[in-house]
Amino acid sequence: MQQQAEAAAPAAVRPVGMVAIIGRPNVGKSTLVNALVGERVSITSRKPQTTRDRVLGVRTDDDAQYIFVDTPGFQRRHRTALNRRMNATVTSALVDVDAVVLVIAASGWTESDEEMLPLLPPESANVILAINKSDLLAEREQLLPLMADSMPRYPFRGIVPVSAERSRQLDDLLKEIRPLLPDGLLLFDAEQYTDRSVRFLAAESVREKAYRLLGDELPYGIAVTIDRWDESRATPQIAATLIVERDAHRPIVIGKDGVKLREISRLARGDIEQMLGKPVFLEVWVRVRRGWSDDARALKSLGYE
Ligand SMILES: Nc1nc2c(ncn2[C@@H]2O[C@H](COP(=O)(O)OP(=O)(O)OP(=O)(O)O)[C@@H](O)[C@H]2O)c(=O)[nH]1
Ligand SMILES: [Mg+2]
Repeated sequence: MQQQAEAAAPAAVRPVGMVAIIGRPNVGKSTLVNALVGERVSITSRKPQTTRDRVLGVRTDDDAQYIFVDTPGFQRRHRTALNRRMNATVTSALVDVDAVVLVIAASGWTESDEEMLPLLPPESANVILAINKSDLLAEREQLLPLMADSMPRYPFRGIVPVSAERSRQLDDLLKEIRPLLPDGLLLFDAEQYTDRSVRFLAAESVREKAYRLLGDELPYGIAVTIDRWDESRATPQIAATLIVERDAHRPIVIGKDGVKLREISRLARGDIEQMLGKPVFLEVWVRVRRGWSDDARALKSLGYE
């Protein structure tokens, strides 16, 4: 009986599985996950170390469901408790996944990219190399020596140049991944695209705007908490706090006459309104919590378990 039911709905069983996206900071992992999912599930910026948490992005096609695991950029500098936790997030994301996509940039292998290799399973047929930012190359021919240089470094199952920013050659990447996923029932509803709550995405949106607007003056240790989330009114009321590590960082985030903070808040509000599909009231405060990024208790209270 059960077989008959399955035969009547062939799409119910299809390749379904987890795909870890790993790489050094700033290679475009989160941009790639967002492009593959078609929604902004993970924040991005031109600053390294933007992603701090494991975030799932789900893409459901008629012929497969891909659950991408976006991870923080792995790196060995800055040994704070936060960094150690971010690196641990990367290594744990490699456990129990069906496929791994190692992302490098088309500008070529760097020492930080090489540091990724020991994290990969020594012998595995499920690691794909994605060469991102291929749009930055003047000539596509420049990819050939890079691909040749990549081959002896690890037994990659496939090497695929992509441009996450321009959504180019993503199908080629999906085609490499699909055969690695086991047949199964959907793990997420077809319309669900992340495991994260709107509240988490809202906090991340505030952090993203700070990263983007503060550019090079950005103090590294910024965290965001949501202190109020009241959807009982027609216009949801949300209060968030931007936490900085030092007194000197406060005026940087606030800006002259509060201009920066207002802009951060305005842009984040736009994202949240899009998520909720209605206007919201968002206020963003700034608070100093000294040395939080190297303080295990503070990390825990900020949700970085
Ligand atoms: N030109 C170009 N830029 C890209 C591409 N993909 C990502 N970027 C840019 O690279 C920067 C870093 O992108 P992210 O997606 O935040 O990188 P990440 O690897 O997630 O970074 P961390 O979370 O810090 O590890 C951003 O400024 C992106 O816009 C691409 O295909 N082409
Ligand atoms: Mg990222």
